[in-house]
Amino acid sequence: MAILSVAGRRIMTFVTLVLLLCSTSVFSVPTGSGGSTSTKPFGTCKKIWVRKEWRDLTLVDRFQYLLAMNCILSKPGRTPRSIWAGAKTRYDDLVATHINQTFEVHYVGHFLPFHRYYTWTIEKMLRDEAGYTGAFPYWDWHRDVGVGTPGLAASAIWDGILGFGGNGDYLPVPPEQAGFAVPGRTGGGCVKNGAFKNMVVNLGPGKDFTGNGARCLSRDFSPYFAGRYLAKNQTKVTLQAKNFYDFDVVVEGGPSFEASGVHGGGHYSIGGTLGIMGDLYVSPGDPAFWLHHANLDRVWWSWQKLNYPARLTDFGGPSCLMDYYVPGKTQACPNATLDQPLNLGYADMVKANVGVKVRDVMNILDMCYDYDVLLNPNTL
Ligand SMILES: *[C@@H]1O[C@H](CO)[C@@H](O)[C@H](O)[C@H]1NC(C)=O
Ligand SMILES: *[C@@H]1O[C@H](CO)[C@@H](O)[C@H](O)[C@H]1NC(C)=O
Ligand SMILES: *[C@@H]1O[C@H](CO)[C@@H](O)[C@H](O)[C@H]1NC(C)=O
Ligand SMILES: [Cu+2]
Repeated sequence: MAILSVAGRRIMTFVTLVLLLCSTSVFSVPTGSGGSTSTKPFGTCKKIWVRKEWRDLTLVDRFQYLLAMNCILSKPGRTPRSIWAGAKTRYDDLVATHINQTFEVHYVGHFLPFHRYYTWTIEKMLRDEAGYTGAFPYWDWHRDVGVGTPGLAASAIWDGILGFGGNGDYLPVPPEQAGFAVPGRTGGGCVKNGAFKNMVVNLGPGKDFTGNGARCLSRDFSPYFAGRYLAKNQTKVTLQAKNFYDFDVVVEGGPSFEASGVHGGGHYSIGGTLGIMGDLYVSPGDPAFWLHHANLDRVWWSWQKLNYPARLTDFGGPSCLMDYYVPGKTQACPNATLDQPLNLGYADMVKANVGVKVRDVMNILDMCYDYDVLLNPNTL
């Protein structure tokens, strides 16, 4: 115990040092993409960054990733307080833009493109503004969910020292949320260990931008929900979709818990009813969001690679919330196209004045990243 606490103090000193460097913007040297002569928003690639599973990162990279995340969680943001008083940090710039567009980027055709661009943006921010040089991590659900795995709650992702911290204490669902109890939920309280133990979620709950709802990072694990939607069988069904429209529908599922796909599967397994990841608006407030969304993006890229390059242009789905095509029903909006604009407001990391469209994010190699291992439905 004594040894641990000495080590703990050393880590604390290092954290303090990095945060100091972080706040003085030593790291604000752009790297990677962004060639000035290119008209493409992601420029020309100086290298391709290969994303890896969290547990395949070196211990040093894991440590540096958690430090870099803490860096953007503490450095001042760019959103004017006069616009959204609660958006205080660089990390809040990301969370705020997600809250602002909640009903424009979920249950629409451009859901996956938006979240691909969004996840690319935090990767770029961690590199250019917080000095991270390792691989960007994803969470391979199949290592923790299904027969022969440790199970969701025992995953090493949640390590209390070199990880994201675990579940919160069990709290009953208040009567007004009784209808939203995620089946099998086991927590709801604050995260008690790990790299984000003392984190404050400034924005939310829901679409509250004032900062008056500032609270701890909470989690509400549901191992049952993970078993239903994050095991290999669900991913297999997802990857068997014949076109993008069907793929998007099976990934997103419907808005009820019973109709979830792998997307909601990750959100509600970690966030349940009372955890940050379970809040549709403010879910990026939990740093575990990016691990889940990077894996979701890996599922999409795996699907695109199953019929490549044809699926680099296979895109469709509604442009407004839940406005899916149903035979005999008139859609309220036109379908989304490859020209659908994607916008990240004050969190944006591409060159100024270059609008990003869905077509720009269809090929991750244009965005200067790739994955080490892809999925195939025939081997799941
Ligand atoms: C996958 O298996 C789980 C656990 O047995 C089950 O609850 C779920 O319905 C299955 N999903 C599919 C798509 O077969
Ligand atoms: C939207 O796409 C669907 C599926 O491709 C198609 O059947 C439908 O006619 C399209 N709707 C509009 C408004 O173009
Ligand atoms: C919030 O979203 C609206 C609608 O998409 C957009 O017009 C506005 O610019 C966004 N605000 C900020 C500060 O990004
Ligand atoms: Cu989202």
